[in-house]
Amino acid sequence: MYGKITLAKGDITKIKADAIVNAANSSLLGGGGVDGAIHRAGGKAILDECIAIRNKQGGCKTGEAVITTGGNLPAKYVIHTVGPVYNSGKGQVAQLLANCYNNSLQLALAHGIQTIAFPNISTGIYGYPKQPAAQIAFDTVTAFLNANQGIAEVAFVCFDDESFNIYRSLLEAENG
Ligand code: AR6
Repeated sequence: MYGKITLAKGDITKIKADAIVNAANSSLLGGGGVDGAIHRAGGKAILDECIAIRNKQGGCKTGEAVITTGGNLPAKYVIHTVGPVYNSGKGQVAQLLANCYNNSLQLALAHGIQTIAFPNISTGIYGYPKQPAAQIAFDTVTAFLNANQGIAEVAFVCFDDESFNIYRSLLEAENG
């Protein structure tokens, strides 16, 4: 593996990484949860760039990712990705969630980002169960770091104890 995976607990808006990832929605206009927190802390510059992207390409599809400034955040960039709604009846939710991690990491690589922090995409308002979502996140990031050079650190930032403990078990199982 070229880069390392780390784990943190708390508010992702406080993380000083090259990029933090936002669990956005297709409108890119903000919302609740981590999306609301990022826009509140990052300020208007983020929303202005989201609106410009929306005007150009009509928002962001589920599983895809776009990048903006970090505005007033300690992070330089925000990568906005749209997780699947677990009970959307669409099927393919696991693949769509994996796409969020892969497309965010590809975009990071293309922008020379070396450190990136992810929230637990789709596991709040979008209702994806925490354990399978964490397994997908962990496996997708591990595969990406095995295949690609350039990203030094991927941090999983968990807001609640339950998620933190799930990720800690995954990381311990990996490191032996
Ligand atoms: N820092 C880190 N993690 C957080 C924070 C924070 N400040 N706040 C919440 N979380 P959610 P989703 C965790 O609901 O399920 C929005 O309205 C939270 O505990 O933010 O992908 C968007 O606009 C959970 O583990 O995102 C969309 O409409 C994780 O972040 C919709 O919600 C994701 O929860 C997206 O839903």
